[in-house]
Amino acid sequence: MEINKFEDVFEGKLAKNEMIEPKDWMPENYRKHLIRQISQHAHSEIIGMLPEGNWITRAPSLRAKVVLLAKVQDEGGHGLYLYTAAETLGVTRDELLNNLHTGKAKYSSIFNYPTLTWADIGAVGWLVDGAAIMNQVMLQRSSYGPYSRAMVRICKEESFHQRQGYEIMTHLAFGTNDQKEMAQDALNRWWYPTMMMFGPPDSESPNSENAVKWRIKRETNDQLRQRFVDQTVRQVEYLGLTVPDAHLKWNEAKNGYDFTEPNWVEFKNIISGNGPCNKERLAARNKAHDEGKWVREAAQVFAKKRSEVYEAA
Ligand code: BYC
Repeated sequence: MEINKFEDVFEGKLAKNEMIEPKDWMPENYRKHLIRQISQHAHSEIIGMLPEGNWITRAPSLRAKVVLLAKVQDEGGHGLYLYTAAETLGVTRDELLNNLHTGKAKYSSIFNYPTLTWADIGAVGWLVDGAAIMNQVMLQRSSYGPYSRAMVRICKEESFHQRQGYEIMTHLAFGTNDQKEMAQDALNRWWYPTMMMFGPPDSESPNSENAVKWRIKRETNDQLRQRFVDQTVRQVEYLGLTVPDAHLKWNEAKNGYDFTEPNWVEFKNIISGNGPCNKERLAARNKAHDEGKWVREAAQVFAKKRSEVYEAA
């Protein structure tokens, strides 16, 4: 088949809303775009374990500890599904991890902020996982089969994570005055960083055009950010807390809130490696990787031995 025939088949599948699978022909730029996005997403999951893992030993009850432990473990699993999906595009996990460990690859800006109090764990689950779900629900229908299928399971687990966070916030917001203050303080610090998770404004998002054309993204950064604000304001009101935005106002004409944009200079600074915790996160990740070397080697030896036993049987 000539190259434009392959392209016709690819375009035809997209037009019919069919999935592109690993063995299908795909344009090189589509493949590269997916490797970039899926691997950055995977990196975000495993780096995202760090700010929450930091609180496992300090959770205020055994129940809270067990729930947080399960959540952090889930994030590791999400990373695994996503690295596996990226590997179907012809890259190795070693290459991808090396890009993360050397600071070449990005991961979500949100994980470069510190978790200072237990209320931050509530805010991360509620707001950060809430924003993640908002983004990932559309990715369940992404055009690349392995990515889309990984997202289905991830979304189910994320909704448990979001409830875990909202439950913590509910306890604090309806607790003593000090607890309510802690909840408000966490909301104040996490509100704008969470809005940055959706990426820069559409007018400054170089990857959106192709992503939407190829149906990798079904909605734009600004559309998702708007939906997040509209949905979350009601949850803030239920908690009796205040959104830290003096300009937040319902706009009848657009059927959504007008709100203050996050500080995009701060965002650029963070994704360039200069946020409050970038260096700490990369150092912790590199340390974990180095110290886990013997575990990876032992697992490989075990897998080899097991396959020899199967082959001999
Ligand atoms: N942080 O052209 P744009 C989780 C980069 S994990 C850092 O709009 P795109 C969780 C962007 O990569 C949640 N970088 O890009 C885990 C690009 O740079 P490059 C993670 C960002 O790809 C554990 C440049 O800015 N979710 O929820 O069209 C515990 C221009 O941006 C960010 C995903 O990864 C950012 N926030 O749109 C708890 C979802 N935003 O690559 C929770 C999958 C932008 O050209 N990813 N950049 O050097 C996506 O949906 C899209 O990649 C994004 C960005 C919406 C993030």
